[in-house]
Amino acid sequence: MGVIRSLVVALSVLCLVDSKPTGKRQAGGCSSPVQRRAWNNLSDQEKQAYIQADKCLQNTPAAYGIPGARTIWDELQYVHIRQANFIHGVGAFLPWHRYYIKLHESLLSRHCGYNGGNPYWREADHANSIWATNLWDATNGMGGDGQGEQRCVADGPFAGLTLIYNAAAQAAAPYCLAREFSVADFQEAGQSHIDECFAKTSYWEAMQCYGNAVHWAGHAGVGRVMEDAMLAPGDPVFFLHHANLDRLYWEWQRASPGRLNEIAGPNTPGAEFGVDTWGRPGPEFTAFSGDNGGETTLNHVLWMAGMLPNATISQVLDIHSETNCADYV
Ligand SMILES: [Cu+2]
Repeated sequence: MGVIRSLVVALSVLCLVDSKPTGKRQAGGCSSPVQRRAWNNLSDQEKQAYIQADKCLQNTPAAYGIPGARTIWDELQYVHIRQANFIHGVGAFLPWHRYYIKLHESLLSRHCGYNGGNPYWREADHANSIWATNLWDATNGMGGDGQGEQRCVADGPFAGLTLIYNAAAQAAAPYCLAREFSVADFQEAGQSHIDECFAKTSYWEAMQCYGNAVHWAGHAGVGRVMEDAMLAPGDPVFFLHHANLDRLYWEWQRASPGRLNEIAGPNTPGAEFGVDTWGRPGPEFTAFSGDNGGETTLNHVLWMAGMLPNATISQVLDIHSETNCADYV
């Protein structure tokens, strides 16, 4: 009886599905993809709508049964931490983060009435200086660099935001949203690195390339929470950064038709990704992996802790698929 009850609880968590997706979809298709636009091309009003929707997630009580979560923002961060060792340095890295952006968009729509796309931060435009963007504006932006010894963000809409999950995905003492900008680290976001990755001819080579300089620049350039490979989605900038990475991945995919069906790589990361220090993936996703082995395949299952239905990599490789229904403009 106890087993059945916990199974029912587990299934009910896994089955909380998105019934109001972003982007207008007809049965079996994607007729009107949600538009993901560059931050700099949004009007102040559009920026405010997005910022306020993220704040709304940070103020909406937890709804998905994640242990210890106070808010939906906590639950969103948890999804990433819980399986960090299964989604970085592996074949699923880019598809998983693509679906994670869709999760963010879906939550913004479902709970906060925001039906626009997740904007992206076109980092290469100002790779010479992380400061040279209005993204850090205190009114119509993300707020700026951290202050003081703790480097807590003290201005803008996310000043005072606290997070609770530690690297072991356990709810612990609250800590502040912290940043510590690094001009040197952010320079890796430059166009020359993007061009180098775009020229790669296989997914695994391209993924490793994008996953290095281009990906790391945004994380290390912003610093602190963003620089922590587990905790990073606690900073709202994460979603602007990863939408940009996803856009670059999509550009690479579009350069050759076969790439809409191409995936490769291992399911567990090598030692350079911290395999010995990070928590091992748990049965709630290894049991679903779908690969029948250690190599990532199109059947590999992407797990969002029940906040979105499980999806396979093959369902997200095309951003115009019914599952994604998005466009970068
Ligand atoms: Cu990540």
